[in-house]
Amino acid sequence: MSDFDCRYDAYRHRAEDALRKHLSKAGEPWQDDQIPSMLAEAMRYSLFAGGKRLRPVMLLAAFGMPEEPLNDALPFAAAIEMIHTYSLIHDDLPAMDNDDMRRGKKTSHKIFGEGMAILAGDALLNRAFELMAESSAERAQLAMAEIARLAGPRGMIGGQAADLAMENSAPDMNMVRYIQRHKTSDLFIAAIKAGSILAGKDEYAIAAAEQYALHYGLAFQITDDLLDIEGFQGVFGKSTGKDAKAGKMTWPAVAGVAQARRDAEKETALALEASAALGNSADFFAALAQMVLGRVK
Ligand code: GRG
Repeated sequence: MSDFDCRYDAYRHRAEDALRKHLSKAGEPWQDDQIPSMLAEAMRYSLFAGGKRLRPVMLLAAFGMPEEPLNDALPFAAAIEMIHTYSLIHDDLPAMDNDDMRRGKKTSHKIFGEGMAILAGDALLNRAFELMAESSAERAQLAMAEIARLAGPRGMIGGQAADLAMENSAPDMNMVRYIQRHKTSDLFIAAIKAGSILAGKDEYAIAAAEQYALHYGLAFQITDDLLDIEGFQGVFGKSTGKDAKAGKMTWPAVAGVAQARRDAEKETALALEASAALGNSADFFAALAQMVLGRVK
């Protein structure tokens, strides 16, 4: 295993332990008997469906080395994955992207019905903020405020609303940039900024982290759109070819496939450039950025 793989795995395990701890079965801190069992099952189904845990890994890597205690950052790592998972559950609903498959498994509403899927998403979002609000870490409130802003109407939800509103509209590169920045980059920015804030990093390091996540997110989403055109459903873990059918204003739809590939490379190069200022995590974030172009899922 490479140094990068070892470090990624260490963060991923820490994040998954935190998720289990904060969304655990009866007898542990968050008891199932306090919530309807179907709701608990639906929350856990999506949370443990095999995601890559990119956002909590980024948050932890921005905070410290895997062998450090990381205690102050762990509830935030769990919270950001809960927010991400809620967004995927809602994004898959018939009223939005209407997807049957996610992370290689049936989507929440296909298993639990639409009502319970909406509630599982809502519950994960609320649980995330409950967890962060309970933190006694220094600067916890600042980190939580950044996450709230970047996941909210001026951030991820704003991007998703524009994505929905712009279906079948005339191609517009500025609009695609707006949609992708907010829909996708903002939650990466939230993760890396929250980790940096909790670690007490200075404003220059926080600004570099933000630049990194912005360009990483754009490269990630352009690649995601290319996978929707060229990927294989069995590997990608969700249906392909849906963006064109829905008239989505994606990067390749507006710029063309060849230009979109070049733009993904350009955004990756910009993320790599920003990673140089990320201290002892520079190599880790550089390797993470280099993996985007090779994404198959
Ligand atoms: C508030 C009703 C309501 C809905 C919110 C904001 C939102 C819906 C959805 C977010 C938009 C979205 C799905 C953006 C796409 C980002 C993206 C490519 C996600 C996939 O991330 P990965 O590959 O997934 O990290 P895994 O499964 O590995 O965690």
